[in-house]
Amino acid sequence: MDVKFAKPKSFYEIYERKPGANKEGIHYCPGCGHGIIHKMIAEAVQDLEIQDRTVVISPVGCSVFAYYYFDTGNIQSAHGRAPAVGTGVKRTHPDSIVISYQGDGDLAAIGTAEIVHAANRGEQMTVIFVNNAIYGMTGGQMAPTTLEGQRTTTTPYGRKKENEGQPVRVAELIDALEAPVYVERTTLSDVKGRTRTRKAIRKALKYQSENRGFSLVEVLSSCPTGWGVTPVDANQWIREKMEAVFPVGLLRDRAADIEARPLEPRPFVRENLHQLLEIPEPGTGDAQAAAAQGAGEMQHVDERYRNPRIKVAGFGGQGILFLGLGIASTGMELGYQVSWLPSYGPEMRGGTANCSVRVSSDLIGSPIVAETDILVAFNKPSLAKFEPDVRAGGVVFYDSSLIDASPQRDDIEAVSVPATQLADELGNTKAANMVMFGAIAEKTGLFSLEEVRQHLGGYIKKKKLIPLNERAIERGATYVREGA
Ligand SMILES: Cc1ncc(C[n+]2csc(CCOP(=O)(O)OP(=O)(O)O)c2C)c(N)n1
Ligand code: SF4
Repeated sequence: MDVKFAKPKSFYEIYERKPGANKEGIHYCPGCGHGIIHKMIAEAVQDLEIQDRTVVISPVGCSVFAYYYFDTGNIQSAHGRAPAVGTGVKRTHPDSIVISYQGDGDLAAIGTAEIVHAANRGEQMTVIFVNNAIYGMTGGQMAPTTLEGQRTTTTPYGRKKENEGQPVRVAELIDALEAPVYVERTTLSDVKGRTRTRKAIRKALKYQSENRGFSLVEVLSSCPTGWGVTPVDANQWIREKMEAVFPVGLLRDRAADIEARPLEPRPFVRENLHQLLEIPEPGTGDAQAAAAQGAGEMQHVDERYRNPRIKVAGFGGQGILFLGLGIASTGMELGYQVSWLPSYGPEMRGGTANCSVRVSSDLIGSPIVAETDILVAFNKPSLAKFEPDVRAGGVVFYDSSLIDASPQRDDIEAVSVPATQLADELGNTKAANMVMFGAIAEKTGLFSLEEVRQHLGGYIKKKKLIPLNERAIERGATYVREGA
């Protein structure tokens, strides 16, 4: 027989991982199971002729770099979230073959809920679950699959069931659900086990290509580095210890009993987005009326303040996030593209808070505001922290009743508004944020006062507070207009 050993075509020929890295080799430690499993997947993908539609979702863990090896579609997901990402890929591209590749930290710790629900929904994907009984990437901490008595950096005296619970048997957990079609546990500890693993991976991928449903293959795999043993001893340890706790074998194969369920293609079309998310189309209702008045293009706004990137910052409890929300909400009602990205500490009161707001007549690429056109600072630390980010020619509004220093830079415009004091005079300190909103509207012309007033109901839920907020907006605007 003519046996040829060749790299599967579904691997890249050269691994462009980083400058100077070995372009032939992989980043895994000697004796690591990941490389073996990668090869089995790549061979199956090649043999099933599904390379052009396979999408490998790599996790966080040692296999985070899988995308440097598989010449397929690749997405690197957040820790534990591969099944969710896979769900999105599969539902929007039903013809794709989705492989959710996950370690035991990724799948059975931080991602427990993700995997259970994806399996329970019967998402049509193949999960390759690499159980090496430890967190390899982060230096050998205990995983949910760590064996009783096993020493790890976080269980230096060995895992105790009284303290850390018993090892989680993932294949059995998934087998307890109705929807999955195929669940098998295999091992890499010997040749027989590897042959079985190779077949299981093939079967799972074949079932997906036949639209049969959700499959999970759990592979008992070695981590000589994390376990502190040689590769040979690692295999022995899997055989003697791991397989006693995680019995290998088929748990379920229902493929013959179920009908193929081809998914309807649901291509992502931008125009459908509002319908899918059940939100009003821009250009309808209030937004339409505003657009008809010419608000959509922002031509009426002075060039300096057009399509602003705004940062609002101060202490928690000052209504910082609410002011940002008000600006974004008003912009949205007027038919602009908007984003609002809050950032706050864990404290309910007294911690720092800021939000990034964008109001734009163009599509917004990112809600993050790094360079700022309009900074609104409600306390001294916020002014100090965010003033350097204001672009030359930008504007800073600051609450001069709380900040006893003015901005340092001379290439920006500074607008002092004693917002807290003015709100106090109106009878409610908490209205300082809306005093500032009035000041911003008056100074920049981004919205008219009438527009701000008209859309208060969109984000102020307690209607009885609207009159106070109207007075606050008016007061801030008057202050800017008349300087008092
Ligand atoms: C949200 C988040 N929490 C924690 C981490 C740290 N972290 C990186 S990998 C990892 C666990 C990896 O273990 P496993 O999934 O078993 O994969 P292995 O490295 O063993 O292949 C953790 C906890 C992270 N990157 N992100
Ligand atoms: S630390 Fe363990 S899982 Fe990670 S590459 Fe090394 S042997 Fe493999």
